[in-house]
Amino acid sequence: MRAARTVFYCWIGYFVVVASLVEVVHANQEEVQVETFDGGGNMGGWSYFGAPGNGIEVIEVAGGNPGAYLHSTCVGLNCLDTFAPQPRTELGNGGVFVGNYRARDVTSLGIDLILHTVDFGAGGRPLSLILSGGGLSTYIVGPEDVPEPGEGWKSFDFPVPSQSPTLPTGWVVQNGSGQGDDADWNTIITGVTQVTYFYGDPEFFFIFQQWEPGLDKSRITEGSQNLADMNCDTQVQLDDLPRFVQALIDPESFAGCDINRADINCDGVIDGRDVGGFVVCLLNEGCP
Ligand SMILES: [Ca+2]
Ligand SMILES: [Ca+2]
Ligand SMILES: [Ca+2]
Repeated sequence: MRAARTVFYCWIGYFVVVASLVEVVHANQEEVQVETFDGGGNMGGWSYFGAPGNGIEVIEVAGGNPGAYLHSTCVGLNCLDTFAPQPRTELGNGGVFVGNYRARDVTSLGIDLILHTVDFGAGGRPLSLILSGGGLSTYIVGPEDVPEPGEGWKSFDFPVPSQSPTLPTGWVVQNGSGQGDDADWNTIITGVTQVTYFYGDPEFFFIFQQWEPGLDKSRITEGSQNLADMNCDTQVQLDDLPRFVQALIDPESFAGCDINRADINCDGVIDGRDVGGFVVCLLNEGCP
């Protein structure tokens, strides 16, 4: 232990000298990526049909929350005809909305919704979130109902506890492997292939109706609780130091799990300005 401590403080001394500055760590920053639909973009391939470009859905330049938004139109008989609208990412084209949520430290997903018209009503339908991956899926029923016609835009945000090693409270495995809920949760959360919002509880039965909904500001938030954990064992300890050093001085040969965890001050660059923050994280056994 003494030898380890000596090595530790030698490294620290070295970096304090090299960096010659110790910046205040602001590790609690979050990064939010949002598809606003402004400019006609559709990152993630969002659609009520599973694939955009079907002719029924259009990106309107105005009327969103704010600006542009994705509108599933109702011209003639060409409405969305379903028991429950399911805006979702396009399989194979999910962009920033899919991937290894645990490694990226995803903390939440959100979306804004509006309902222009529906045949019989949309009352009593909570919005649910479904995550799929590895042929499995898990969902959580949210606390807020989907918007009804005339209600305007409604915002929804779902916490996603990507660091949880067990199926979190409130989540249900819908299509399981038979290996157990916790195993299925881990499979899905480390390899999300599709994000789906569901108008209602996915286990309920609903009749078919014609819908004219819209969505805007689909978003995914990544936290920073994995910062400094360079070997991805969920702890910030002395054994993270060698990989941090490698990320700093020899990024080409970085052998850890995620080099971005060395960007302690979250400015997009791994350099001497991250050293002070890393030291704080190490002494604190986690970034404050
Ligand atoms: Ca918008
Ligand atoms: Ca670690
Ligand atoms: Ca940095």
